[in-house]
Amino acid sequence: MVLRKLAVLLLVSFSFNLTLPASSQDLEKIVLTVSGNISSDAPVNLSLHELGKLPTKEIVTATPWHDGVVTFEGVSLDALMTHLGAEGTRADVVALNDYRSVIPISDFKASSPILAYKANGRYMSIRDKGPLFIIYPFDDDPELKTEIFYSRSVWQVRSMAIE
Ligand SMILES: Nc1nc2c(c(=O)[nH]1)N[C@H]1C(S)=C(S)[C@@H](COP(=O)(O)O)O[C@H]1N2
Ligand SMILES: [Mo]
Repeated sequence: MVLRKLAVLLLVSFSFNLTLPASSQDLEKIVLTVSGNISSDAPVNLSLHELGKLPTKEIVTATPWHDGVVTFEGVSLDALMTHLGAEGTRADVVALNDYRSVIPISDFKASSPILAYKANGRYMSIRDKGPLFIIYPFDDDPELKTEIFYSRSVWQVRSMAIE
């Protein structure tokens, strides 16, 4: 009897996990660490839940890495810097695969990139270059469609050091 209850419980929780939409998974997991010249002495760790509480900004654009035009949702990097009290000239961005790009912070005001956490309304899995992807509004300005800005379009962002 107890065994049967246990089996039912296991089956129910297993199928529940399988049917969980990707968009409701792991929102409390730390996805971003920001260190360096920010108002906090210690590095700041942020989850998707916490990033989602900051003002959201949308960019609708094609990119070299997606089919067709995609609606990205995320936080403006300029707003994120203000939120963290960042003072510096460069953001040293490191990805999960250790790819690294040093982005001038002046970009954040001049070109309005976002730290995107959703594409077409869905959280991005690591397989889909998520969970965080720096996206510039490529379709708004032909100058953004160049190697310089592509190299700053870091996907699978894991951390940022403000210098
Ligand atoms: N995480 C991660 N982001 C990255 C890269 C990378 O290797 N890893 N390459 C960058 C560079 S230098 C460019 S030009 C483009 C390369 O995209 P592609 O490999 O699809 O051409 O993505 C950028 N973002
Ligand atoms: Mo590149």
